[in-house]
Amino acid sequence: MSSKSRLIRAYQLVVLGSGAVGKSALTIQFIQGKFVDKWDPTIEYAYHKPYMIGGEEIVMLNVLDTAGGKEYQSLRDSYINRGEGFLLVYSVTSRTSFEELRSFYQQIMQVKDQYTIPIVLVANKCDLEYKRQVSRNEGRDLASLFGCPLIETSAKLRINIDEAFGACVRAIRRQNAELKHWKSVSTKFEFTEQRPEAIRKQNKDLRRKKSVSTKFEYTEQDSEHLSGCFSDSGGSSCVVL
Ligand SMILES: Nc1nc2c(ncn2[C@@H]2O[C@H](COP(=O)(O)OP(=O)(O)OP(=O)(O)O)[C@@H](O)[C@H]2O)c(=O)[nH]1
Ligand SMILES: [Mg+2]
Repeated sequence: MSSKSRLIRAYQLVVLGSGAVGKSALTIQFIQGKFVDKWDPTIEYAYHKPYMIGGEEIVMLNVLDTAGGKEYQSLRDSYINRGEGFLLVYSVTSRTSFEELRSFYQQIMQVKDQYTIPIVLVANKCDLEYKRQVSRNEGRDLASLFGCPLIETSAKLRINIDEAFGACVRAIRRQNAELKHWKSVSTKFEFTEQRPEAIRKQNKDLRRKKSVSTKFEYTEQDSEHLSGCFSDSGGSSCVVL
């Protein structure tokens, strides 16, 4: 690390969901502030964006845009392993994409095997109301099944884009705070004979946390990039939480 750089917290966000639901459009709208009209199936693409929390803490968001097509199903474990928080995206115009999210969720639960997993359910393409196949209530029911927030978005009209990614960061931070709390009290349970399942999983969460990279080398160049970004509502540079 050079003398002009320092390590800042990096959050690993992964965008998952079936093909053509708008994962890339959402990610590009969030990172670059523009809408991509063309469907160009992704394999995977990593984006980075500086992010300001609470008006003072600068963090880096690493966003992994993934392939939704069934032919890339074998890559899913790898995507999930690299994430701390997940945006599960369906299109309100596609019931199939909505129904397929259950298997994405189950796979996250299997691969992570954690007590809590930061997830946001994203109902995209809400601008296409006349083509809607999934009602808001159905979305809410699925979100309560997953125990996570539901956010309806439009990548096209830039509706709720920062909110969706911001909710994911908040969910990760909430989980981290819980784990920190757990760590501070965990010794009280250290010597009990039979550990409840919840405690076993919390310990596993703590170990797994260490396996995901959460540091980013922040240089003076990044600092210049940040200047003036705080009044930017176009999403082209940094977002203030
Ligand atoms: N009307 C409308 N179209 C959208 C929206 N989001 C994405 N699209 C369109 O839907 C198509 C698919 O979007 P992508 O972002 O490429 O879909 P994806 O989920 O990344 O697809 P894969 O990479 O194949 O998994 C493109 O033509 C987008 O322009 C939206 O909010 N509203
Ligand atoms: Mg894509």
